[in-house]
Amino acid sequence: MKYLFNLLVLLSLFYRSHAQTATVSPAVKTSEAVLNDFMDQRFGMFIHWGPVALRGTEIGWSRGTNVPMQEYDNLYKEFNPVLFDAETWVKTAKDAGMKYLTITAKHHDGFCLWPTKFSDYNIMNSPYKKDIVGELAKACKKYDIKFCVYFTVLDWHDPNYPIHLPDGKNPDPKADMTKFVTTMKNQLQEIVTQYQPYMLWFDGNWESPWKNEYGADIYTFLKKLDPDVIINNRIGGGQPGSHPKLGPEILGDYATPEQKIGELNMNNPWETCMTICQQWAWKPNDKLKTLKECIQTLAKTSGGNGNLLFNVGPMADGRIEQRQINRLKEMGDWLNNYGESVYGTKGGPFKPTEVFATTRKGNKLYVHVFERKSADLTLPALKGVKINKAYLLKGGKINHRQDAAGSITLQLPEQLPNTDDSVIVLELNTNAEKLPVIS
Ligand code: FHN
Repeated sequence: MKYLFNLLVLLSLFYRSHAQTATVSPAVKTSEAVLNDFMDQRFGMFIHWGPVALRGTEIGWSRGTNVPMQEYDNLYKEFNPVLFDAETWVKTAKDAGMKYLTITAKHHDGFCLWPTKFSDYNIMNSPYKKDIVGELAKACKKYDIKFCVYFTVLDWHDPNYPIHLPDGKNPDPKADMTKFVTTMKNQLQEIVTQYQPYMLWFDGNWESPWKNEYGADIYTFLKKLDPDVIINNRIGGGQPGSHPKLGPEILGDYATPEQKIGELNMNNPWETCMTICQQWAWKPNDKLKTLKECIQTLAKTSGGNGNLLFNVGPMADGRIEQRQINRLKEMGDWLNNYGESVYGTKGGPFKPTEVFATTRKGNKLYVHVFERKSADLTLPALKGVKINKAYLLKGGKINHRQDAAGSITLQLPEQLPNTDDSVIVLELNTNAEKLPVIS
């Protein structure tokens, strides 16, 4: 019996020591208030940019594939984005109705857009010689846009990181992960102390050298620098591709489904990241999403209780393509009319469909109508809930009826005021935010 007891004690000690290294103390985790503020923003700009814009190929992934490694790693010597103007980028985000901006300060190719002391492979050693990250941080502050930073975990350029090519094979025995993590911490300390980012967007956590323990260490380290900095769910050891999950086994404050709209979730915060074109970095003649796709993606994301981080890839001269600026301005025009049905709302209670999505705030239920399939739009039943008023957000009464089971039918006008997303307001006799999700 004594032997069994000792074994159990040893096992629990082992488990506790192991578990502590792979998780973070709840005391340091980002507060609910800060995360609620983040989710109220609903819409941000993602920017993938670096010397690779000179080739119009994908950032990081084209190194040693479409672009020979040697050539790729020397592009910075030609990189001189003389038309870069941080305030122009930030005003483009603001005019789009975006509330935060996330820049790839360092992507998988290891090039740093700020004057880091811990790598010579940075913007100050290009012909441009200006602190891109610092300029954007300053412009965001001036225009009341929350400044955020993308920081890659893997770094195919750093000799201390074991993998040097996108194929993820043949780890380099000369690499030194201890030195690599030290450099990462030093650079993150530079970023947090010099630029005070609202959120850190980690990425590239799926390769074998990166362990959950490193992620837990970095998360805790960052929280000592800024207890309120928000950290996404790509800092722990992870899987490639979409990252829709959160949970005790996955480090981070919110989930990050990629290139797809996340599932309706009222419990765990999430943010879809998506390209306005097809490539993350700038690509000549890339396919641009239609305004309908853009607006309905935002509405369905909000309807799912998530945020949308929408990506542009600026050109090598420092400008964002005019057609991308125009598309974003069209989204901003829509938000100028319908923003109250997006910002500061909760998603649900109905799962978004191809025809409608719903958001809610106080006693108002916003019905985003994407197309008029027929004269009547039927919503699932809201038991014990009465609609006091129904009208188009931009004006105009909406006739409606409810059956005994609470099922709602809205009579749509012949012409919807907006062909991409017309919003109908239902004023309820109860707090719409308290309604359970109707799956
Ligand atoms: O490999 C990156 C990719 O280049 C891009 O940065 C996206 C953005 O979320 N994340 C990774 C792919 O999942």
